[in-house]
Amino acid sequence: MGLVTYVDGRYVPKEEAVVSVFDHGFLYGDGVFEGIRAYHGRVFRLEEHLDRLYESAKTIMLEIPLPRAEMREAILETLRRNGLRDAYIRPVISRGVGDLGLDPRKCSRPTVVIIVDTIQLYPKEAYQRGLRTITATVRKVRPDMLNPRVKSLNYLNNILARIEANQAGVEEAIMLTADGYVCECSADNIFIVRGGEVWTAPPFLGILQGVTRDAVLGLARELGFPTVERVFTLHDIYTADECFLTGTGAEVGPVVEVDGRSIGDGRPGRITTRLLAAFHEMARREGTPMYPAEARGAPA
Ligand code: PXG
Repeated sequence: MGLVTYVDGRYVPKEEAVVSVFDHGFLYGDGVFEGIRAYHGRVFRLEEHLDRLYESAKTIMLEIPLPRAEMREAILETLRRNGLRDAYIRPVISRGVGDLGLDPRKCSRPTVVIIVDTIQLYPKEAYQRGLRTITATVRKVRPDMLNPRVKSLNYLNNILARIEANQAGVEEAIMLTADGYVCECSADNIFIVRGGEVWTAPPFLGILQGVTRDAVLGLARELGFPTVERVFTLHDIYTADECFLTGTGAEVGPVVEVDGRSIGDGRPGRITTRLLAAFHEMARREGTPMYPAEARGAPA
């Protein structure tokens, strides 16, 4: 079955899902987006993703033309029309069609797109043997320039980091702040485990506050592992017992190598493996049903 995309209130086949070349999302990266996942017909942490979407839009003074309830319903309807119970969902809201100048006042109406597709995952072996990473030479944009907490259509700095990972033949790139502290990866948050404590960078450092990150922090606490949001350096990673990434795509991805140093014993860590299993369990249990009749707890 061909995939269907929501474009400004219409559901169109993938091939017809197009926006204007005058759209400021295309011309300037002026817009915001989300990456959301559905498991077994339930959308994982939909409300948290909607919070982040509307907060990102608020900061860039972009008024999303759909009230939140309509956006929620449009996301669920796009999923239903595609008949996908396990899916990746990508709402994109741009400033809309304007002229060639950057003035957003020329854009009369934001463009709203919701794409639903199957998800591209790291291969299963990557989870068994662990992921390899490098530190990118390109630094994160400073939060007082363009706060990375805004999930905007400006991903070029992350893409440059990903190109460095590709060139090095590894899966992900770690990005540092302008001051050299560990921030996050090109599309994932980063955690380390030291002495049984689970550490990750605090939001003020200029990370994207990942929905998976927050879910994993909650799981770690439930499992009795102390969690610490703190500033740390590459030295803390190189000498950590374990390291892992979190993201909607990666879930909890064990990292076994950073800049040629093997982490811990060079295999996915014990706490990382427990958190990944707990995450899968939670994703199965929780979530907004794509068919509202499927009450919580009913078989999917
Ligand atoms: N940091 C950045 C910079 C991200 O883009 C995350 C962390 C993790 O956040 P969540 O909420 O997903 O736990 C992201 C995730 C992809 C993809 O293809 C992922 C993201 C953006 C674009 C593509 O996996 N964002």
